[in-house]
Amino acid sequence: MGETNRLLLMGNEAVARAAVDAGVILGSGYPGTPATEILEEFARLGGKAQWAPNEKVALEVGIGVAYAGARMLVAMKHVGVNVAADPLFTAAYTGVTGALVLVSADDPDMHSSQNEQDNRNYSRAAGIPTLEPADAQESYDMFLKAVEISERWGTPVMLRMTTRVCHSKGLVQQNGKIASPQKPHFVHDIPARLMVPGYARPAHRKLRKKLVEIKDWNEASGPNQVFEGSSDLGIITSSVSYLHAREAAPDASICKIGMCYPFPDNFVRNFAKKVKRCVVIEEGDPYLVEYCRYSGIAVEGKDEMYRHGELNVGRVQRILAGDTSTEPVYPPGNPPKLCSDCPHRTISGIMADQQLIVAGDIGCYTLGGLPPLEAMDSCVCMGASIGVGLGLRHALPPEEAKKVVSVIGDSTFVHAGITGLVDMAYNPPPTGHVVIIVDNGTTAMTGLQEHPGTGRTLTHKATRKLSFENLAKAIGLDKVHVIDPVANKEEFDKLLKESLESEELVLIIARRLCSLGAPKLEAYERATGRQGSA
Ligand SMILES: Cc1ncc(C[n+]2csc(CCOP(=O)(O)OP(=O)(O)O)c2C)c(N)n1
Repeated sequence: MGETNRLLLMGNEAVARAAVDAGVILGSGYPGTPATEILEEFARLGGKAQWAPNEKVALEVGIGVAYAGARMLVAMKHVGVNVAADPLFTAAYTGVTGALVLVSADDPDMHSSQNEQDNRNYSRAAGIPTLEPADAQESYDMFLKAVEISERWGTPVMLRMTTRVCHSKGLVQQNGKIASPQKPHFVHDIPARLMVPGYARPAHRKLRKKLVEIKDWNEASGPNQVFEGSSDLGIITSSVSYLHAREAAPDASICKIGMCYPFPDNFVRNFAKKVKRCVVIEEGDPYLVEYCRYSGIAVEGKDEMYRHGELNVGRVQRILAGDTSTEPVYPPGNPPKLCSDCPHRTISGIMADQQLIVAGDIGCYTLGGLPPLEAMDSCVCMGASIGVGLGLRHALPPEEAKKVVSVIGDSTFVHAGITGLVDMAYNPPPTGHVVIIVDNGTTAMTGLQEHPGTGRTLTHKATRKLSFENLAKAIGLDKVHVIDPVANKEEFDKLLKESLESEELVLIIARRLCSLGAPKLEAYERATGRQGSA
């Protein structure tokens, strides 16, 4: 870590470097584009990083680390924060002793996501201070700033990134100027951390007081900047929109918000007073614009059409010109498709032939829902296949209900499918139900990450392996089949038909390694020195 050390890094890599420089003792999270590289890079740099079964567990581990007085990085994609929202809201009340930085990687335009939620709304809803870096350098700097804020005020802090910031490269100077971490030690403070109503009521009051103090700090010394330009046009902006705005209106005065919550309204008001026309340029929801208006600052916002998708220089120019004409449509890229020898392809083909009603889930296998196979009827969020399938079974007339099958990937099953299976055993629909775990031995969609079912850690070292078949038996299911759907295609076809006809609760584990990842996965497994194949 030298003063003159400048590296060309992606935003995600810059966060990982900052975490190392800050002495973060653990990084946890669950894979999800555009966040995945953060923990992988942190591990590559020598940090201790681990994949949690899901984002909720990752954040809970983070809370524990920060209760112990240490520094923690938790990284996830934007929808992961939905999964982690329960501990997040209450961790804001309990506060932390060390540092807890939650990186939320949002995905405007849904390059690889099922929605484009704007997680700045979580900052406000949960009361979590939030920083918004615009590029790789700021990703580095603001991670360190987040650690400082977290420790100074004893609060979790969110670093809200977006796909462009996560994946764009820029030169990063590693300043690394941050106080050394404390030595982990547990100090009992039951009223602060035991959130029963009697302690939670004062904890909420304490949080609101803390947020007022943080707001005052943000007004006076937060990472917000004014770039003086023409007084005819002022732009209030944040994140990567700042870069687009500079290019779209090089003469404008710019107020760049680095810490969007608690909102520094006085800082913004002082800026707005000095310009004739003031426009808010932001991607996603009208977050800054609403804060401005709520604070009595007269600003123009963007038309609703610009709430969708990412901004770019051209779109910012259009917003500034008040142009709401139809936007040019760019030719679509090649849609993603299943690899030619992907085992999911065989399974989707069989389900299409059997004309099933398929409650699906998220992973490579979701692509089986696109033409020509069209063998998936729904995909809501991770783990939803089982609950949605059960709901369909409960409501549909028996002959139709018997056609319903739930399909879920192995990583997704561990993440959020286990409780669905528990519900199936606990509240069985009248016609039974069939769940297929399409177990390709990896988290393929996000780039072949490990999970508890692979029995290997984030760095591919041997660890305990979760057995889906034993788990299903413990849940109370006795019809559990394990089958290779490619080597035994006809048997799989027959098993599926018979299971649906049987009106029983059946779990089929369709196990066959991801064809694209097989050489790597087999090598990882061989390196563990364990018997048997991956
Ligand atoms: C809450 C949440 N976290 C993470 C993701 C990103 N993500 C999409 S699918 C998936 C897992 C895919 O793995 P698996 O279920 O094993 O299916 P495969 O792609 O291997 O077929 C992940 C991590 C997400 N969409 N939602």
